[in-house]
Order: sequence, then C-alpha cells, then structure tokens
Amino acid sequence: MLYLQGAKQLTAQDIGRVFNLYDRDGNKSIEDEELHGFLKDLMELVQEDYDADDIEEFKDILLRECDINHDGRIDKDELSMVLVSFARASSGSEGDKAEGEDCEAGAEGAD
Ligand SMILES: [Ca+2]
Ligand SMILES: [Ca+2]
Repeated sequence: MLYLQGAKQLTAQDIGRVFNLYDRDGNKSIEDEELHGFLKDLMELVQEDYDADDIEEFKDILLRECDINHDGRIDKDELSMVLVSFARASSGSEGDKAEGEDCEAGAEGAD
C-alpha cells in the first residue's frame, strides 16, 4: 500500500519491491490470488466502496490493457506499466481518466 501511494516517483527499485511484495510464491509473475490481492489494494486507493464484481471488472481491464503476452499473469515488465500508468492517472485529474492505452505508452523508459 505505502509503495503504491508513493507511486508518483517510481523507480525500478520501487517496482521491484512492489513486485516482490505481491509475488508471494516467487515464480516471477503475479497471478490468481496474488493478482487478486494486488487489484484489491489498487482498488482501495481509487475507490472506497467496491465489491467482488468491481475487482473482477478491474482485473479484466488490467489484463486486457497490460497483459502484453496474454498469459493471464502480470510479470515485472507488465507491472511496471501498470504502476506507471496508475501513477500518471492518480497524479492527474482524479476520477475521469481514460482507461487503457496509457499502459503501452508507459513502457518507454521503464527500464
Ligand atoms: Ca506468483
Ligand atoms: Ca503477462
């Protein structure tokens, strides 16, 4: 949570830390329950009131926009795009943000 809140000045190290935090079994990807936990934390930052359906919907959007290799998991590169685009969205106008597209643009300079 704390890492995500400080997302405006993300470094590769921060991204690595967030990744390790959520990749609990250490298989280099965030999937299933790990992904669910990650989405839940993100959801709490943007929305006070949410339910399981909101998380499912959020997951669909996130995987559609940021799961570049379409394996249904989030690897570190993909996570960095999620975080960068999320940081951008949350530092700009709140609420009325465009979904998607920013993800791929965020890939540049992520390394
Ligand atoms: Ca994992
Ligand atoms: Ca993936």
